[in-house]
Amino acid sequence: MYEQISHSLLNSILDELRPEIKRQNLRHFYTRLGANFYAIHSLFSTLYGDRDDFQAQMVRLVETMAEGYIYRSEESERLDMSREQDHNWFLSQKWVGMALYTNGFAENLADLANKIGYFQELGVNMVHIMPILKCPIGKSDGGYAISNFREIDGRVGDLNDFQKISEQFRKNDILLVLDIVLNHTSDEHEWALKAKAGDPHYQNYYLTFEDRSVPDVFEQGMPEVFPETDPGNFTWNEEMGRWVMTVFHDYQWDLDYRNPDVFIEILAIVLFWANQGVDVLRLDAVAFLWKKMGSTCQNERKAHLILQLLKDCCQVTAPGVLFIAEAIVAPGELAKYFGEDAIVAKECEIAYNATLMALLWDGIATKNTKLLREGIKSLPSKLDRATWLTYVRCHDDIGFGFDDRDISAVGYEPHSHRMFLIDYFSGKYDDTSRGLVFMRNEFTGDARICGSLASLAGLESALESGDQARIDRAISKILLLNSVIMSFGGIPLLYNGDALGLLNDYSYSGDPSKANDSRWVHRSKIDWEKAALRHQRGSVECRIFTAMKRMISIRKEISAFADFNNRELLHSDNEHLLCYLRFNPLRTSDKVFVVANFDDHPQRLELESYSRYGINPRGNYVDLFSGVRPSQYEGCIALQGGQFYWLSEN
Ligand code: OTU
Repeated sequence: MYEQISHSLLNSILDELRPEIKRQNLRHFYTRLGANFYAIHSLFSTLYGDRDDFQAQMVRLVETMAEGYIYRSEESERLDMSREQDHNWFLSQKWVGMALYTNGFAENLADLANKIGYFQELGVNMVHIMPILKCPIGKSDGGYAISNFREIDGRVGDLNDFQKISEQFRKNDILLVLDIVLNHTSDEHEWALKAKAGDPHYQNYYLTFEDRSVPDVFEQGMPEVFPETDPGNFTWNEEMGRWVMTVFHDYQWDLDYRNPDVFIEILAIVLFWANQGVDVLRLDAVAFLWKKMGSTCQNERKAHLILQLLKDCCQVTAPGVLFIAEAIVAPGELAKYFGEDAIVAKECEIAYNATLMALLWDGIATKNTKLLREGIKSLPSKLDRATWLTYVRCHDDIGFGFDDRDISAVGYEPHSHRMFLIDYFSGKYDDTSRGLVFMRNEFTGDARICGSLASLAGLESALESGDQARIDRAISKILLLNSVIMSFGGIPLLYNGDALGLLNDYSYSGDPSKANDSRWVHRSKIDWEKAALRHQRGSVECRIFTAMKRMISIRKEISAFADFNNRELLHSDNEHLLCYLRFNPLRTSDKVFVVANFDDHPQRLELESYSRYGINPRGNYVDLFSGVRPSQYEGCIALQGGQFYWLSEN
């Protein structure tokens, strides 16, 4: 399409809109629609242009956006406008996030309001409420198998409670993050029920096949996400007499985005939640959105087009709302979720930095930073107006998905190195880490690891041993990992009880609906009586919490920690140290030298070797985190095992 005819096309579509929509005052909506229409139309026609009903679908698409706008509250619109003006607002270092399960953190949504004090005490101002929508009991995948996208699970509350918490958050300057599970639905979702009953309209929402011929070809290219419990990517449905694509669990039916009805339904859901006061939407499993026979069915170009279209449409209706891409994929693929071929992010503004997360754990296991540094070097640079979620733990397992080339480059053999990591974190190597092996693949030997931050870092085993030195070491490691996600660039995302040193909880094994999914070991409920120990000097909880609180408040003061591609990784001769420089792009003299010692033993930082990066070897340094001036000896600074510094010269 020529850009010139975009205007007349837009007018022809506006002519066809339903009269109720036409009557509304849509001034801001139309300005934004005009600005985005060329892109929206191009994307929509690349995806669906060969259909006879293309024009009618296009009208429905615009109606869906317009309806979303009509229901947008004045307050949300005010925020939209102010965020449009200050469009880099989320790159600031002032944001610190936390992800939690409503019923693991509080009793329910209403009770979550009582926990706002905890967020404020710690300094958290972005809260990801893990999925709370209706799911069948026992077949929920922790909330990711949704049977109604507009209804809240009765056990945590209702829409009314949600509105209240969203208002409370807003009043307290806390951003609200919610999941949109757009790759699949529960097999008990109304669409799936209708499909099962034989309705061809809804059968076209999913990928269903009468025999194994097509599924067999698909299977050749597709890996398995849950090989132990849900091998294969298709499930036979007796009622329909057809095979259904089910990449995750057999009760999670993959949606078919070749069908524009699916796209429009999901867009309406996105806008519905945007209008409930959600600031950021976490788009689950985005890598899987487009299925192409013969491929792995991940990271397909059209998956990116779907996301770009979703972003463009949301931009018209609710421009203040951000997207997080949850794409746990190879490092080279990761940055594409900010927007392929773009300069400024135009898919998701935020993406999980799963590569950094896995690399950090490699540093813990090997006690050196060889792979960590190599991996950071090959991290693709991100676009403008885009940022990472930096995290150490989340509700899922840890996969060691680094690039094989990086592993080889630092002198390890990729397969055996990964096996070492699995042994290390499952405590087979030494008895430090208390992780559980997750989803071992019989054929490849590959596996992932579950466990809470504290248990993986050695706190559980240390407490059992009663050995004070081991306890100290585990606490140092917990803080070391957090010091990196706080200073690396991006929005740090803490998980549930991590600031309290929450250990593994093995009780899930007594619940048949959870027993075969060891991710539940780190989805435990916070015991608030125990959490009160954070105020008792000397307790483990207090040591971790106080340091985290301090780290957060100091991070917020350091402008060099905002995320503007202002990080330089420094080469260090000492393989145990991770060193990088963060600088304020507007005032380059304003810089922080971050050093983290991944070894258990003391190490020296030889300042002279960093002089080529502008570090003054004879400078006087202060550690911004502790406020202490580290003692220097002949141009060297000493670090204890597991210690980090945020050094500033003054
Ligand atoms: C996501 O997970 C969610 O975070 C998981 O909790 C869900 O089980 C899953 O989607 C299905 O909804 O899709 O792009 O344990 O790391 O499946 C990555 C495997 C995902 C998860 C992976 C991830």
